Amino acid sequence: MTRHTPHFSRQLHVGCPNIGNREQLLARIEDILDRRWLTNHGPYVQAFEERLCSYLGVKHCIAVCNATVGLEIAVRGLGLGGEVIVPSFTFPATAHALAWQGITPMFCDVDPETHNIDPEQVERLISPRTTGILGVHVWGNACDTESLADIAARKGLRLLYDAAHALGCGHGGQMIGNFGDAEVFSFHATKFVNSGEGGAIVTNDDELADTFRRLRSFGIENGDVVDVGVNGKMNELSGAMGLTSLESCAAFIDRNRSNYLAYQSALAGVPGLRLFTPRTTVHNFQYVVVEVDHRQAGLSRDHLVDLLHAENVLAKKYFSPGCHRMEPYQRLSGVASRSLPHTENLCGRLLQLPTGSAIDADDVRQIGDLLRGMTAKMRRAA
Ligand code: T4K
Repeated sequence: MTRHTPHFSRQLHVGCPNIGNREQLLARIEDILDRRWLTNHGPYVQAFEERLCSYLGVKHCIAVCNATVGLEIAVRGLGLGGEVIVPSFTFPATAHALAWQGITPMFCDVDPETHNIDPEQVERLISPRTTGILGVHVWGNACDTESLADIAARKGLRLLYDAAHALGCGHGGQMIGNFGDAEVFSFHATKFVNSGEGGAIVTNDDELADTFRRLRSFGIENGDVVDVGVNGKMNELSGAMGLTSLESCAAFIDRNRSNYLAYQSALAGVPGLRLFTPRTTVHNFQYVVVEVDHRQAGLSRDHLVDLLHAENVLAKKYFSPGCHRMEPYQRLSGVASRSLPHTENLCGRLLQLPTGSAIDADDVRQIGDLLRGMTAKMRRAA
């Protein structure tokens, strides 16, 4: 049997990290080592926080060790309990941040066009135990913040956003980071601006900011332990990396945008493949999301992903399955029987293709040719 030679000789990853100005980063790391100040609110973390505040136009930024811990701190700091309404169509970290605090995630369906939590479904899930809504700006597209704010105000609920995908994205003339009571960003390696591991909670509320800062640092305020806190601090190496990465943010977005436009042309007219469209021009374009219609394409999403992997195009299947189908949650009372048809549908049809600074327009053209060829072959065979 002859061995298959992948089309690409290198692996093309979704989430391959952007590096930014390597010399600047190395100089900063040298500086950190020279000064021997490695963590606990050092100057690079502070500079990163200030830079994020001015970029987002938000009052407070609390850098944390990752977005999952950031969500946990925000959930606790907002005083959430009982039940919180959250989409099932998200990375498990969103639901875990609630469950880890003893809160029941009430999984809500999404809008099939925006892939974001559906405010009408949110209203239906409100019970006397509901304390808040945790929305996710999936792929960087803003949730329906107006409707969610209206529901939260009418029902006296807290409103938190998981903005892990949404740095650099705008909505209604404001940057994401300014909505709800607080928002949480991720700077994980796979995010287009990254600090290796890292995250940030942002808010325009002074009191909440004090609470989040305290909870991030063992519950200590002015030297006294006044609360049960956690160690959620970002270290200086991550601070320097985040700061350096943020300085290249515009260049990263330019590359993502040009790759996205190249995908638009490369996939034009391929039956059964639909490229998800960012809803505003102020967007980071960091996820290239394709919806596969099995019937028209001639093959399923899973089959297509297997074929792409064989060519070293390491497409991902975010998010599959939905959280409500994951082991820790499907056993919760009422979850197994809850109908989330749009979530189920998206979980079975979406794939993500590589983008970022490791990918260029020629790679995209070749990926487009591969997809065109794969789908045409399967349709001919059908
Ligand atoms: N909320 C939402 C909506 C999220 O999407 C996430 C994280 C969070 C909250 C939590 O944020 P953090 O606590 O992580 O700050 C990856 C990331 O690990 C995860 O951060 C991210 N979302 C999620 C969407 O993607 P996996 O399980 O797919 O990771 P993995 O190891 O398969 O890597 C993904 C791809 O990236 C692979 O193709 C390999 C490539 N990669 C990865 C790393 C770490 C690289 O090329 N280089 C690298 O250094 O979750």
